[in-house]
Amino acid sequence: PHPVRLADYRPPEFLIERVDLTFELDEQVTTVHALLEFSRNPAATRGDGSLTLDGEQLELIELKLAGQTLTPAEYQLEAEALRIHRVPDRFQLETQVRIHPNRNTALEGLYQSGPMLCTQCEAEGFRKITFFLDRPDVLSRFRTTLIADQDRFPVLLANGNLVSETRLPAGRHQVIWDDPFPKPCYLFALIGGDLSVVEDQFRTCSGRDIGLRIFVEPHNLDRCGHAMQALKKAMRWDEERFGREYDLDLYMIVAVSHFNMGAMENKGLNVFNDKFVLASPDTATDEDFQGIESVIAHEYFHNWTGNRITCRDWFQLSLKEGFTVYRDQEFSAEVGSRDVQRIADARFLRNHQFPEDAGPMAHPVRPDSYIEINNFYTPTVYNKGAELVRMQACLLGPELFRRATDRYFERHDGQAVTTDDFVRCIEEVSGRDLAQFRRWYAQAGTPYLDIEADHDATRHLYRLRIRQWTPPTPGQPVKEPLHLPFALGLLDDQGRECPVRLEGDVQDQPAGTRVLELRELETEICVLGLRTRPVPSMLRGFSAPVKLRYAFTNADLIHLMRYDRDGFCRWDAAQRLQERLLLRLTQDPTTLIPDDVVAAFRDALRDPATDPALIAELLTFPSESYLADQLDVVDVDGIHRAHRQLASHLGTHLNDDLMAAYAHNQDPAPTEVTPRAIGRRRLKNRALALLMAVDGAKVFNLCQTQFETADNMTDTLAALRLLVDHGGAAGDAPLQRFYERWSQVPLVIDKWFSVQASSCREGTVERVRGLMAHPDFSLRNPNRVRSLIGALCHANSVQFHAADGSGYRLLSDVVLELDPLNPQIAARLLKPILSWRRYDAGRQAQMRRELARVLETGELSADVYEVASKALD
Ligand code: DPP
Ligand code: ZN
Repeated sequence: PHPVRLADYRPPEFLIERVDLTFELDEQVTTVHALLEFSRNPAATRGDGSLTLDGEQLELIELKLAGQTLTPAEYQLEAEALRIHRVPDRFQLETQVRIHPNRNTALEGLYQSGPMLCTQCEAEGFRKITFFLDRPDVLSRFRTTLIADQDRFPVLLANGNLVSETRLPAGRHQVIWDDPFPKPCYLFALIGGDLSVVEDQFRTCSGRDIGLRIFVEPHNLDRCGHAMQALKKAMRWDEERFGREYDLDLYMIVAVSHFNMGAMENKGLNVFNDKFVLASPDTATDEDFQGIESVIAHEYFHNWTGNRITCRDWFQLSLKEGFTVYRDQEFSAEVGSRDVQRIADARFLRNHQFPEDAGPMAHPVRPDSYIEINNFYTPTVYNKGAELVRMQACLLGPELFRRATDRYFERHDGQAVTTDDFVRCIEEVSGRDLAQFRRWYAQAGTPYLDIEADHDATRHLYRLRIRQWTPPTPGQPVKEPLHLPFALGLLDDQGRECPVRLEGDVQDQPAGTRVLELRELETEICVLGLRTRPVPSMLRGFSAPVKLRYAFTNADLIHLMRYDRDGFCRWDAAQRLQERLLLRLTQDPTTLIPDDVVAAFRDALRDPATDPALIAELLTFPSESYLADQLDVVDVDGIHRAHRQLASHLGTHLNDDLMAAYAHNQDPAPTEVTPRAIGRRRLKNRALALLMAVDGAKVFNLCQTQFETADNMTDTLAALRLLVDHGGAAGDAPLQRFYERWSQVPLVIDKWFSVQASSCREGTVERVRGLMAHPDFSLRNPNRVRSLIGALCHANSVQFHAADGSGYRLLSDVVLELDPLNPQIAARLLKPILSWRRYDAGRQAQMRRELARVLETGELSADVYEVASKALD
């Protein structure tokens, strides 16, 4: 497979103005008739007079140009393309192809999910539906006619507005949809099935009434309420915050059970992984509820950032994804808690994006080459991309940033553009030069800020020296300094905010945060008027996606944890304290755990003024995989032991306070999913986890009682996890009961698989192998694969990295079996062994052997080939 390069981008030689598609739908054989209006693109250079269309796995039945059937001498059919040797400047092309939805296990293009037919076209799935210019810079108006058996497929949906519904002879019917907005083909969608619908309405800011419809299989009808509320909230929020009104008269969401991604923003017809639609308190956890709210919002926000304004090419993916993640994060912050949301953003970045930046698949937010674009739907493109938007918003401030996004929407509506076009709007509106800032889009790797401070007590000066540098990444040995916002606060010894006064200030500075800008390799910040040495509160709100290193004392961190009014910095201080302790315990289990640190966590638990959700965050340790990233050679078992040791120390020494927190946060409204109720359950279950780290019958009984009596999935699952982790064989009976209770609800059975696969119990790898033979397991359902294999490999360091290599062998076995079925999911699974260089010699050899074994297979997909070969490079 050959890489595609950004530098090779050329505008399309032809455009397709109109697309008229007719589907005769059937699970086994669907015929697709396409009528395409081509015209030469005036903005492109003239080629050799031929036309090349993308097409894969299509059985060509008919090909006509300007009404004339082409003879085989006039075209050439290849495995992935159809080449027509001579075409005029304007013409109509007519094709008819046959496809087989039931054989489509890759879930790209048109496929069968249970009793339904559905599509997934992003990034390059449309070419598996019909011959086309499958690239995002070709925007067309689509009209879609769907013909199918009325009984099996009573509901037939496509993008845009409903034109007509007609009964046909022989029990068939025909439905026509028309989408007035030109769009790239990756936003095309259709659905056929026997679906029930939940309906609602939304009145837009200009007074238009929009019909909202969520389609699900009939037995799921009572679990759509939360998704519908989230949609209405998101629609209102986008009007108020970004001035974006919805444009069609209808907004449809369909939940399907086989889906590679979270959801897809097809124009007017979002297709969702049912995990991000269906919820009731007894079947979904708080995390599920929050996930639904943010994914519903994310896909809705794409209507402007993605659909009305789309990407010129797939290197610009972050144009829509980074911006849309930023928008959904801001939405979640405003409907929930800003601090807690920001902590979640930072935690995700540290756990997933920083390791990507440090590994063999490191790539810039705007990659410059790829072999398989599906491998670039990454934390870097999505989440680091969101951070780049956030930094620009921070540099401009809210008002200017809003004016910049207004300009972007106005100028580029209806176009396919680049991240550079976005930055240009920011520059123009603000009058700032962002030439240096643009490096963020092109340069991979996580920057470090190394900071030193000193205080001059006689001159009342406080000086920070900040050095920035970025380690090399594959293909980018030399890095340049970046432009970034550095939000700084200073606390005095009473925990009060000091003003950050700098030399040359003309105005008096109020006490509080000051956003400084770093551009140089080294920056010195000299703050005036400080009699005593302050404690620096740096990178407030996580103002830039960097790794900050500074020799905080324990006392500094305790001070920040107690007094900082910035939630992110409080949490970060707690993380640093825990990280420091955990890494010491990893090296030496006899390390003493200082009493003042324990006392700081006790104070946090007792603090009545702090949001329980934030307290729970303060008490949640950095993950084992995050700690692994901090070591030169990962000590898998040592880290796990340290985690348990610290938990058990806190469980013992904070016993009374944890018990009190547990009792106090027993929710009076256990099925309520407000931010407050969610935060209290979070804290209660974190307290229970710390208590369970200490052996004792009393807590074990408490946990068992919670499992037996809880009437919401959050509490049930939290208790089940602990019983399985700590109970040994005593975990088996609850697992069995859970299975029996929920065997008819697939999304809950996913949790049943995942609890077992993510358990630190000895023998987990073997149990996962056993579960792969369970009648409910299937490699054909991505949610199932993620819940069993993904949970073991991505969320269970200690068992996955078992010294005998059994976890690695299981992974490569699964990847080899899955790759021919679903390459996209197979490639994603490989992630945890890509960083094999970071482990001890024994594990390195085992991981390499499995990667090599995968690569040796003859018929690998481009997806898996790219990932495995880059890892061994
Ligand atoms: N469906 C994916 C998302 O919304 C890709 N666009 O992020
Ligand atoms: Zn998206």
